[in-house]
Amino acid sequence: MTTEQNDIILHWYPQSPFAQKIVAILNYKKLDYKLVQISMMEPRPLRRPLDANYPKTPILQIGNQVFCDTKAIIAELESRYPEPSLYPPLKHSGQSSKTLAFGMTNLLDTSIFAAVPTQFNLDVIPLALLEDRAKMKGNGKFDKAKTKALQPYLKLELQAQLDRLTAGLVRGQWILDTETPSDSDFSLFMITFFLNMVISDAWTKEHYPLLVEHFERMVVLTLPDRADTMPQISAEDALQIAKVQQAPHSVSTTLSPSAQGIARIGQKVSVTPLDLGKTPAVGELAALTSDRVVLRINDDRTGDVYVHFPLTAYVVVPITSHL
Ligand SMILES: N[C@@H](CCC(=O)N[C@@H](CS)C(=O)NCC(=O)O)C(=O)O
Repeated sequence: MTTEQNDIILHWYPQSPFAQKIVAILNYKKLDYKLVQISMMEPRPLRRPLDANYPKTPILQIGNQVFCDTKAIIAELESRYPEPSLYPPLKHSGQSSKTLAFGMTNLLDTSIFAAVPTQFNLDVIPLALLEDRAKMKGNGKFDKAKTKALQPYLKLELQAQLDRLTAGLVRGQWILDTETPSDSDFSLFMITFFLNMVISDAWTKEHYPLLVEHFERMVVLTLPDRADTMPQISAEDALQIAKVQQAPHSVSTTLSPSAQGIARIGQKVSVTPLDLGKTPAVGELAALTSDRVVLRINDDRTGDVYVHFPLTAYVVVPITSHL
């Protein structure tokens, strides 16, 4: 149960694997939260006053603080609600799993994640959604015949990654050999969720029974159906909550020593992902620490909103610098 007075609000759609990862973590940490269901693609005008133009899913709002990208969401949840930890010690050495989890989660969230949607059944997904995702990936116009023709070859690549991923998995064990699941187990859970959705439960079970066994253990600890018991609120309600739960940004350091001379607090900056969907978020720089950038934005409907991004895989550039 949370001791935090401000509401925790997840802006999601249930088909989003990254949003399912956050639901699993909120449930695992036994937090209460509210849900705003957003559409599966842009435009989402009622989200703009909260996200500084960041277009991806999910975002997590806590009062007037908004966390974009699961890396920033998880860092914030872990710092506010450290138990149970997402970085339990490694069984063999007693060391924190944080460094290994950084590597494994990165692999799962990027190259393995990206290989899964190549296998969508293109005859059942709405064309507008396929075009939207092709645009986000920078693939230009969606070419159904060409995409379909490539599928069997890309499936080989997906299986090559999954074969290597599962080669060292052991029934009944967590992926980094910890007593309790680490952040990487939540990403692995997300991958299995995505495989089941994109290909089928039967395919995952036939080819990767260890993934299914891991998934079933995660379901016991994270109770995905718990999301159905959380209050659903409207996008307008979420804006109003930001307005009445005004607070300064929650980051203690404002400018890390390595950021001195590179950016100034109060100047207008863009924050752009280095991987997929390179839409810049724009706002006034409120903090730039070793792995967090915070933008202040303001709207009549919300008052000040502080939008937090991770620095890993994002670039912050002052708007005036012609870069
Ligand atoms: N690096 C991001 C990736 C998030 C992501 O790619 N989300 C997908 C949905 S699972 C997305 O935004 N798709 C486009 C959309 O929802 O408009 C994170 O960790 O949160």
